Amino acid sequence: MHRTRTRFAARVHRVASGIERRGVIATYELHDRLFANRTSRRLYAGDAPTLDAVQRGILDRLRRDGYAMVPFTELVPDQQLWNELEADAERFRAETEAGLQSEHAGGDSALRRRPGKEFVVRKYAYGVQLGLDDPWLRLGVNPRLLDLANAYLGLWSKLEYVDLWYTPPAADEDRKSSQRWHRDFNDRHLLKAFLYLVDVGEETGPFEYVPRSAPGGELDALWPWRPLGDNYPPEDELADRIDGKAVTFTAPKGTLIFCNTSGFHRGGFATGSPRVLTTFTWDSPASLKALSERNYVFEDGDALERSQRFALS
Ligand SMILES: O=C(O)CCC(=O)C(=O)O
Repeated sequence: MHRTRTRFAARVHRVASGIERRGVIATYELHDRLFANRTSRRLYAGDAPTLDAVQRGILDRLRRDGYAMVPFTELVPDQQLWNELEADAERFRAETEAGLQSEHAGGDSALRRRPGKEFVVRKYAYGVQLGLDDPWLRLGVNPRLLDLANAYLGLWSKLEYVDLWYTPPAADEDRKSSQRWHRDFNDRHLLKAFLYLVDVGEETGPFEYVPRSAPGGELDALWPWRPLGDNYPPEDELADRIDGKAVTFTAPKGTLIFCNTSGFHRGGFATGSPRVLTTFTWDSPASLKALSERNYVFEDGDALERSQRFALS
């Protein structure tokens, strides 16, 4: 009896999951083609930002290769802002290291981690309330970055995710989750930024990317991006197929990497020294309708441009 009920329950679960999957995919495609994204494309077209030469250079490289790297202060030439960010990053690093020491000594800590990706310690993780007093949230809607994200995506984007990550070295372990080659599930209209807050060498777990593997690129047919698709192909098969074409981003502190991570990427496999970075995700409204979830709740604030308010709402 128990066995029969269990099998029946498993079948119901399978059918229900199949229906749910199809519902999620249909919702995403409808919002991409017809509803939410059409509105945000129209909003963008009606008020397209003017980009300067630095932003245009980044945009060209993003469109060609799916990534672009630039010193932060070249894109945002504001030394006072950089000093403020650096000081906050330093506080996060010191608090994280104190927490890790306490854990190693068998004590408690308030460190935030996410199930399935425990090797990263996060400043915010999920469910945090953020306002414009937060320098990282402000940076995520700073027009130097947001206008670029919107121009690349061709729509008014949503700032889906903002966080600081501390990745301690994990010698003698195998690569796990995002340390392995994958495409991000969030959206086909996707832009991430990684701002290195320490020097990143081979042993700091550099970010790696396969150029032109995002949708529309010449390698997009390689285990192609699909909503709710299977995003993690076997590592060695992928390595064979890309045949040494991946780029490894070893770079000094203060380097900003933009990347369309619906293309293949991996990183954070630190073996010698901890990696500290800030990461932002901008994607389309369709993503938030069906595939992804914001990691923060925005406490409303005044003095925002329309596209900034849109990104946070
Ligand atoms: O930690 C890294 O370098 C990779 C991160 C990643 O895979 C992602 O943000 O999607």
